[in-house]
Amino acid sequence: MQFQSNFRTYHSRVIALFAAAMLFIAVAACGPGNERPDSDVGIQMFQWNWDSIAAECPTLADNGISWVLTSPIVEHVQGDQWWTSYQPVSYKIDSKLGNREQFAAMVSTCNDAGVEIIADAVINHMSGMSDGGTGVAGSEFEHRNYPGIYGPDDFHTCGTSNDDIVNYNDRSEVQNCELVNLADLKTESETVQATIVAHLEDLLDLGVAGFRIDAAKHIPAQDVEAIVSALPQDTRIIGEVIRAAGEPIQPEEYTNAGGVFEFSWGRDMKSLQAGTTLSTFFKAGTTSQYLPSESAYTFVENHDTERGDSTMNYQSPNYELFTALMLASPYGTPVLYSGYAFSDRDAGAALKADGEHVANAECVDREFMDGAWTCQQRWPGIVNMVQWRIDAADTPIVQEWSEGDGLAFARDGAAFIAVNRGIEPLTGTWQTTLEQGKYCDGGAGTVIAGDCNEPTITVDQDGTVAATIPSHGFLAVSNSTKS
Ligand code: LAG
Ligand code: CA
Repeated sequence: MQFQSNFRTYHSRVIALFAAAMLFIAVAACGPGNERPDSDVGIQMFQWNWDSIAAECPTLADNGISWVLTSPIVEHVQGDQWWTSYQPVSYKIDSKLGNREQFAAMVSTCNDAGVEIIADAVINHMSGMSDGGTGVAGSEFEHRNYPGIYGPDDFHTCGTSNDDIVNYNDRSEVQNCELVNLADLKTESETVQATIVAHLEDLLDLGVAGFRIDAAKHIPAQDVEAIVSALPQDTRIIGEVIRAAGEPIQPEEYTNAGGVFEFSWGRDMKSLQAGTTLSTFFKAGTTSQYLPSESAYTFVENHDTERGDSTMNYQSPNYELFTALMLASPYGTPVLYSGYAFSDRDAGAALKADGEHVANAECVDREFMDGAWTCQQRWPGIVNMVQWRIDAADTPIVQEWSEGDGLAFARDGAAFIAVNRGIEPLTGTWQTTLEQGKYCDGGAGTVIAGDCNEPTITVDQDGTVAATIPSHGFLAVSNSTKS
């Protein structure tokens, strides 16, 4: 009897659980912002404030983007430049991008929409102001002294001129000296690690899904691993380890702690804009060193490289085309970028009337006057290519073709792309691996995702497509754009 009733209870529990699971799946599938299946695509929203990211999350979700990398979130030094964000003075969540309540509200709004938040974690260093000062949330500090968090004993001094990193070929200097005068934390110290972990746990408690580890090259890989191993296992980690040939510290060292940005990728894309044979795209990772795909995060620009000229930027004529190729490539996890137009490298984002907080981001046009938000997450070609990537799933690249300024390939049975990096239109006939039929063109300049009303591309019975691709344009068709 006992057994039977237990059995029955067990049975009804299983049924209840099953019903709950089905309900959960149904709600998840129909909930707001879940019209499109998840992609692996993320986006760095540089200097977007918390209110603005929250407001954009439903659109991001609709456009298939599944995670956002924020700018640094903690209290920082005062000043108009964007890079004050990279000089923490306390771990209060109160910065020019918003306060703790706004941050928490953003995380929960985005999570509800199905978009995860990855926070930029500046844990190698604190501020670099030799004279000290007062942070934007009122915390007083001196160089290498942050009352209540870190004291002078928690920082490296290293004996070079001004304690700065001079020689990047010296491992110890790169990790134990100051990067441009930024007070270098003793990340090997247990108490420093505990303080960093407590801060990251606080952010996880607010619902963030993971972290970019700023200046990871300047933190010994074993320290990053020690910090990361104290966090839940599913925390997404993206280390910033700028690859530089011949240096002793390379990105590969950091893969035990999580993913790592692959700087070679964006640089190689820049070199393919003109001149060199475009077909080298198919050999990506054979001439430059690349991380294994599962560890690599790829990007066409980030906030440093768009200022440092090592990659393309939002103004490059072929930027959208190469962003399309990044999304079309099975290599790595792609990170889109959205920031603001600038001509002065140091210029911060526009401020609110209070002169302290960054103004709300607005997506207006693609004129790119200084200060205008560039809003790549809404550019139709990019939006369409996220869906293309979802359609391509894990199909292999086939039908590789390249000639002059043209490059084309298929993802077998699922998707096809042809690009034209040149200044003249490109006319051709290409072999796809798609079914015969009419398709909408994701490169044509309107958002077609999920709603292919104007098919302009015909795939013939033999699987070929004939088309003319405009200068700096691309043609993109995939199974979900079949009409
Ligand atoms: C990074 N990754 O490793 C960030 O992606 C990069 O944007 C950060 O530099 C750097 N590491 C430190 O977190 C940025 C600016 C620098 C700026 C620094 C600190 O690119 O220009 O340095 O943030 O705010 C600025 C001045 C320096 C000065 C320093 C300290 O440019 O001349 O020495 O502040 O006051
Ligand atoms: Ca360091």
